[in-house]
Amino acid sequence: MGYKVVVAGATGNVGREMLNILAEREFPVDEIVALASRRSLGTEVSFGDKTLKCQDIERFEFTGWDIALFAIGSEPTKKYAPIAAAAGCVVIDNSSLYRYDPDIPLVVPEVNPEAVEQYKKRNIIANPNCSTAQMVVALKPLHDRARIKRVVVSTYQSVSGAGKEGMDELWNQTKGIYVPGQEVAPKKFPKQIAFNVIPHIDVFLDDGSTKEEWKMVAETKKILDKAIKVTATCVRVPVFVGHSESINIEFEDFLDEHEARDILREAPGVMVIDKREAGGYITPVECVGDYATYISRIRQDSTIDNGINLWCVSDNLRKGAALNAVQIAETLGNRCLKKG
Ligand code: 11C
Repeated sequence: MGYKVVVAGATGNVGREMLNILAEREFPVDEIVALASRRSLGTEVSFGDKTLKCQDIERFEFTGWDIALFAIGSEPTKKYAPIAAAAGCVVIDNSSLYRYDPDIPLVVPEVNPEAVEQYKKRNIIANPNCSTAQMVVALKPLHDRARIKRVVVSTYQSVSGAGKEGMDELWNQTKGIYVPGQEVAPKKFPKQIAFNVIPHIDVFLDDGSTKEEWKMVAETKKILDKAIKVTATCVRVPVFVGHSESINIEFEDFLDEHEARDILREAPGVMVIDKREAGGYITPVECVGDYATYISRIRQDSTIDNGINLWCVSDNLRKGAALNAVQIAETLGNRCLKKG
């Protein structure tokens, strides 16, 4: 006996990964349906060794379905999540729409699994931004040991965070650089992304930061501890999949780099690859398709009393989105929902 599961946005980067991960992890599914917008109606998507034909979300009747994983962006979510929730189907939403709503839990199961229990208020659970998810997985065990005061993070975010259009732009622009007359002008990104880096993700805010940077601040506080100060610089890099982060952490108490490494080795969802030699660290191409958040380059920051630097890499479509959503569904199933 399992659950009746909906995947909405099944043709996108994240929706496809949700289906893959539900199948890989053998999530207890009695029945599954893939939903998409009308323009993708009938598109076939894989669920393990099965093929599902996408149905129209507009006409879908959510009554009788247990869990809906949403990866359809904020605007459509505003329309369909309340419909699903009112029909008794618990929505696990990957958009940013509900993340900052105090009545809606924002959950990374390695960090705040107990928060899923608050789903009852609105029948909705929010999934965090990809750059936040991997960072809090790394911060949580260190915070438990030495209390984090402040985090300075710089991200190196792959183009898949901007969807398929972002991946296509990197691919076509890279090819176009070598073929005279086939140059591709920036469209999805504000400047050339091929052979370049862009210090701008999402819209600018009044204080000069970007929304992506603000999300890392607000979401870390909501998921991990509101007392933690975070300052972020988010940068797009010409990598297809896998977000990387350089993280500087200042603690209340002293934490030795060896102890930090040992703590991270034991931490759920974390894999430490940290040899101090050429190649003894992780890069994004190596994490694609994996579940873990990888940590390398763990070292003391000798410019402050209680500081550690580290390098953190994860598959943004997996831990940063689809995997975390499936883990939330698993947590919800284990703690709250009865199987059908
Ligand atoms: C990016 N992190 O890499 C973004 C994508 O709030 O869920 C995810 C945006 C979000 O562009």
